[in-house]
Amino acid sequence: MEKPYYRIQIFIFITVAVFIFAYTRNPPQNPTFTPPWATTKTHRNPSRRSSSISDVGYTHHLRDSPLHPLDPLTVPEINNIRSILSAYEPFSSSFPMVSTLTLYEPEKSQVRDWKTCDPLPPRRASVTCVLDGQTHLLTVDLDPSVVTSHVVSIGSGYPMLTTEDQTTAVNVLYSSVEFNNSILARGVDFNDLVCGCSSPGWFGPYEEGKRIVKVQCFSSQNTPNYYMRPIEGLTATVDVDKREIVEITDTGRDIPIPKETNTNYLYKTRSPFPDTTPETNPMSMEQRKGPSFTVENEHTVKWANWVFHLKPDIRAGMIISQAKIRGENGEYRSVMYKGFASEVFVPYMDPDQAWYFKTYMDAGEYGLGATAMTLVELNDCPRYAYYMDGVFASADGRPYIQPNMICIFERYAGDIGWRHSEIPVIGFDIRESRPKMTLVARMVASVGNYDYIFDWEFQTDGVIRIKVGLSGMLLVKATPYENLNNISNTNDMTGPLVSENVIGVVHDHYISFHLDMDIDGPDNSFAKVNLVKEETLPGQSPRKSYLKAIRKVAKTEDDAKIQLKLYDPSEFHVFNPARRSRLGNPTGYKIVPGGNAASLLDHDDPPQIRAAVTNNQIWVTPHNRSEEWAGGLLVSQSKGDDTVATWSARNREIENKDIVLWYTLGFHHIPCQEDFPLMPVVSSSFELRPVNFFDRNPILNARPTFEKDLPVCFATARSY
Ligand SMILES: *[C@@H]1O[C@H](CO)[C@@H](O)[C@H](O)[C@H]1NC(C)=O
Ligand SMILES: *[C@@H]1O[C@H](CO)[C@@H](O)[C@H](O)[C@H]1NC(C)=O
Ligand SMILES: *[C@@H]1O[C@H](CO)[C@@H](O)[C@H](O)[C@H]1NC(C)=O
Ligand SMILES: [Cu+2]
Repeated sequence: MEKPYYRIQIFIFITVAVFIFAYTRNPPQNPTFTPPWATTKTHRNPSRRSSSISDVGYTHHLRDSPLHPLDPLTVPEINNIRSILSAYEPFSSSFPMVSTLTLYEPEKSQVRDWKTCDPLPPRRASVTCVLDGQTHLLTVDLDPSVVTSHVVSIGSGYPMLTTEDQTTAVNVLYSSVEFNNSILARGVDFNDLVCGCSSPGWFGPYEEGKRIVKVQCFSSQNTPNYYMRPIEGLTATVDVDKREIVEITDTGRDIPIPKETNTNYLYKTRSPFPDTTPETNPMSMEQRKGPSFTVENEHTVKWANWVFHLKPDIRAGMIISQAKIRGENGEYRSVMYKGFASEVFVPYMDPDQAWYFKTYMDAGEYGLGATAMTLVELNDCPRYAYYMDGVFASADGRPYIQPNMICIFERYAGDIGWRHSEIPVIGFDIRESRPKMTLVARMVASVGNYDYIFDWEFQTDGVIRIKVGLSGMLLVKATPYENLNNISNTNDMTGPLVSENVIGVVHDHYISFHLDMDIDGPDNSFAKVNLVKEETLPGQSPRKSYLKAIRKVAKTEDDAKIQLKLYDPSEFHVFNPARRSRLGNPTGYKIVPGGNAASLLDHDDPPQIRAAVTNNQIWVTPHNRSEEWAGGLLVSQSKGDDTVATWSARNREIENKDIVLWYTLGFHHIPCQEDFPLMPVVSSSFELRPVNFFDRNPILNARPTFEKDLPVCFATARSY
C-alpha cells in the first residue's frame, strides 16, 4: 500500500468520525422515537453503517476481492450472499435478522497447501440469523451461488445481539406507561435519558424460550459520562422478538441518582481538577528509513523474521492466522495456525435483583469486532501505524465498514533485547547491548462501558506476547451513602465507594484465547514440565534439597486441564514429537502465564456453567472446526451445554495430534477511587515463547543502534 493513499484515507476517516459524533450527540427528534444511540451496550452504530460503503472514503472496498483463502468476506461477496439469501425460499417472504455473516474458512489442509498465485479454494459463508424467534444456521456457497446447509437450532442459546435488537428493546420500553411513571418518579428529564441493553445471562427455565434483554437507564444530564449516573434498581426485561415487556422491576426509588460533579473526562469540555503535575513534552518515535514491515494483499503482514495473516472478525475482534517464523536456513516454520480471543466473561459480584444477571460473555453476546470502534490516531497507535478496516455485515445483511479498526506498528519502547557487560577487573572490556524492536497488532473493543485493548506483539526472538488492557468506565451502583461515615459495616457492601453515592461493584474479567498451535506442522503434543523438589540422601551433599524438571506428556484431554499453582510450578510445552533440534530436543513453544486470576464462583452457579472455560487456566483439545468458541457457538442465554468443558468431557486423545491450546487471562477487579470517573489502563499478558525451537539465541545477529542511525530533533535530556 502506497503512503499517499493512506494519508487521503485517514483524512476521510476523520471527517466521518466527526459526523458520527455529531449524530450521536443529537439524536433525531422524532416524537415517537427518541432513543439515544449511545446505549450501555451499543452494538453497531447505525449511522456509521448507513453512511459507509457509498461514501468517498470507502468506495475502494467495492472493488475488494479476496486474495488469500482466509481473507474475510469482501463487500461484493457480502452483497452476493444477501442476494442468495433473499432468493432462498424459506426467506423469500421475510428476510431474517442477520447476526453474523462471515467467511466459512476452508479446511485447514487446503489452506496449508495453498500457495500464492494458486486459485483460491471455494468461497463460502457461515450465516447466523434469527427469524420468528428461531435461530437459523446456514452455509452459503458463492460459486455456484447456493445455500448448502441450513439448520434451525434446537439447542440452548441465541446468536449475538444486534443493534436492531437493542433499538427494538429501547423503543418498546419508551412506549410503556409503567416505565414512564418510573422515570417521572425519579425526576429525570426524558431528554437526558440514556437506556442500554444488557444481556440477561441464563438463570433457569423462567426466561427460556424467548430472546430477551434487560434494559437499564442512566441520566446524561450535564455529563457525557452517564455511566456514573445510574437510575438504580430500575430494570426492564424485554422480549425482542415479540416486542413486548416481560417485566419491569423498580426497587430503587429512594436511591438518589449520583451527581454529575467531576464525571466529565472529555478534553474539550471537562473542568480540570486542581493538579500540580507538570505536563510532559509530546513524544514520538521516528523511523528515518520508514517502517520495516509490509502488509501484502491487505492482510499478510511481513516483518523481520515473521509472517502472518491478520483479519478483523465481528466476534473475535481480530484473528491471527498462519503465524510463521524464519528458521536459520531461511525457510518459514509454522508456529500457530490460528489465534484469537474466543470469549470474554465478566461476572459482577452482586446478587441484587438489578445486578445478579450481569455475567456478560462479551464475545458471544456483543462481539469484540462489532464493538471495536475507529482507533484514535496518535493516541491509540503511534503516528507511523498502518490501519486496517473491518468489513462486516449488518443486521439487514448489507455490508458496512468499521474504519481504522486495527492498527499495526513497529515498536521500540526503550527496552533491551539482550545485553552483557563485564566488570573490568578480569581484563575484559565488554559492554554489549541490543535494543528490542517488536511489531504490534492492536484492536480495542468498547463493549459498552468497558474498553478492552488487545495487543498481539511479535518479537524477533520468536516470542509472541498477548496483552489485554482494560480501561473505560466502571459499571457502578448508586447508593444513598456519600461517605464511609454513613456506613456501619463496609464489608456488607458489594464494592467500595468510589465517589459520593457511587459504589464500584466488585467483578472479574476473563479473556479466553483459542490458540491453534502448529509447531513445525499440525501434529503436536502437550507436555507439562513440572518442577519437583528432590531431597538428597544423608551425607550425599551439603544441600538438603534441589529442584528437578520432570517432563510428562499429556495423553488425553484430562491430563491437560491446568490450574496454575505457585507452589507446584510447571512449564507448559506444545511440541512437535517428529521434529528435533540439532541436539535431539523436540521443537516446541511454551505458554508462559503472567499475572492471572481464577474464577471462585461455584462450578454449578449458572454463570460459571456457561463460562466453564474459566474452571481451568489451560485446556488442550483436539482440533475440531466446530469447537472454536469457548462458551459455545450460540452464547446469549445459553445453558452452557456447548463449552470447552462439555467438549473435553469426552477426554479425547491429544498426543501427536492436531491440538488447540486454550488459555484464560483473568483479572479480579476491586474498584477504587482512582477508577473514577474513568479507569487508567490496567493490563496483563502472557507469552508464547520458543523452547528448543531454535538451535541457539535467534537474535544474536541483531545489530546495535548507532548515533548515526537516528535523526536528532532536539537535545537529549539534560540534568541541571
Ligand atoms: C412518556 O412521557 C413522555 C414525556 O412526558 C411523553 O411524551 C410520552 O408520551 C409518554 N409515553 C407514554 C407511553 O406514556
Ligand atoms: C453521610 O456522611 C456525611 C459526611 O460525614 C454527612 O455530611 C452526611 O450528612 C451523611 N449522610 C447521611 C444520609 O447520613
Ligand atoms: C467436533 O465438534 C462437534 C461439536 O462439539 C462434535 O459434535 C463432533 O463430534 C466433534 N468431532 C470430533 C471428531 O470430535
Ligand atoms: Cu473491571
